Amino acid sequence: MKKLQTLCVIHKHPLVLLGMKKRGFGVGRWNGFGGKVQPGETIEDATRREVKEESGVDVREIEKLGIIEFEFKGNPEILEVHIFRALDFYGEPVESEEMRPCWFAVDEIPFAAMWPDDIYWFPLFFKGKKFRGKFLFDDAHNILEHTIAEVKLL
Ligand code: 6OG
Repeated sequence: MKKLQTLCVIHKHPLVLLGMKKRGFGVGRWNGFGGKVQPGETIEDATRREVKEESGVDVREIEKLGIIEFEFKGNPEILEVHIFRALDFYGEPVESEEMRPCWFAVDEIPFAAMWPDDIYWFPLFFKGKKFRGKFLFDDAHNILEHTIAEVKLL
């Protein structure tokens, strides 16, 4: 079974806006903003809605740069995460119940406190390259297998 999720990183060079996840899946890690796509909603609308809910800012133009499938060993569910870049935003980031936003320099991304896959695709993301990948994790969130490749079209 596949579950669609969104993930949006706001990149205002030389800074990126990340959020510290305060509860639920991925708690204690910095990540972009995103979540589940609701029935009847486009992936792009879900991306904008989740950014607004979690960080307080509005993003209008967003560009899809990646699609990654995440699987956890022994769990039949596959998370298909659509990754977007926003180069601009409106409003001021505010802390929500789910996320605490913070700006990071692109050369000071806190990879040690992020999902372990991020270090594989952020370099492509920063170059504006499109990519596809798959990661298999164990229960302790270690990567068991992975593929990541630049693609022309998503
Ligand atoms: P909620 O389930 O809280 O949204 N997400 C991941 N992000 C990265 N970098 N690595 C992963 O590896 C991820 N799995 C999920 C998608 C979860 C948010 O976390 C992202 C969503 O933005 C396993 O609604």
